[in-house]
Amino acid sequence: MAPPLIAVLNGPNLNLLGTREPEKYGTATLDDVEALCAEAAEELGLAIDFRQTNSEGELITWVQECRGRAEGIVINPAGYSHTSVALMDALLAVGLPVIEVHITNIHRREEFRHHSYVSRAATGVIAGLGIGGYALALRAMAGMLEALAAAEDDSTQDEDA
Ligand code: DHK
Repeated sequence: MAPPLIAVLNGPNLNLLGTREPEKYGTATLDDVEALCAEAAEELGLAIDFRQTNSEGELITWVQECRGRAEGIVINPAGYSHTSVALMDALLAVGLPVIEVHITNIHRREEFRHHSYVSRAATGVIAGLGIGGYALALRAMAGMLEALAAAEDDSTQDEDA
């Protein structure tokens, strides 16, 4: 059986990781983040589709395309976390498990970063643990998918009984 596919989606300015405010975001690049995710996914028996865009519309289209294609979404919506009702709506519409990741602890930063629309659509949120948060998100996603599969098996057995 093919490994479950998890979309790992990254929003605006994350293409600048490594040079962008390194005192906050660290010195690892987005390629490093992708390599970290690929390593974690391999270990967890997941497949990933890792992407970044600076465009809100493209991010929303990618979320919509996850329906019927991916088993879950790990997303760092970056600045759109704090502004995008449309992104939140897309995540709610696809009805997949969602883990929101922030490299920094948004709650220790400016007031306007404390609220995330995306959190309303997220199963869980990881913030402030650096790029390691992505690997933690994939680990949590693998656990959630296992629990969902076990629950489905149970309900199938109940129906058969
Ligand atoms: C990344 C961004 O680009 C910011 O706009 C968010 C998030 C925080 C992060 O910590 O990964 O406020």
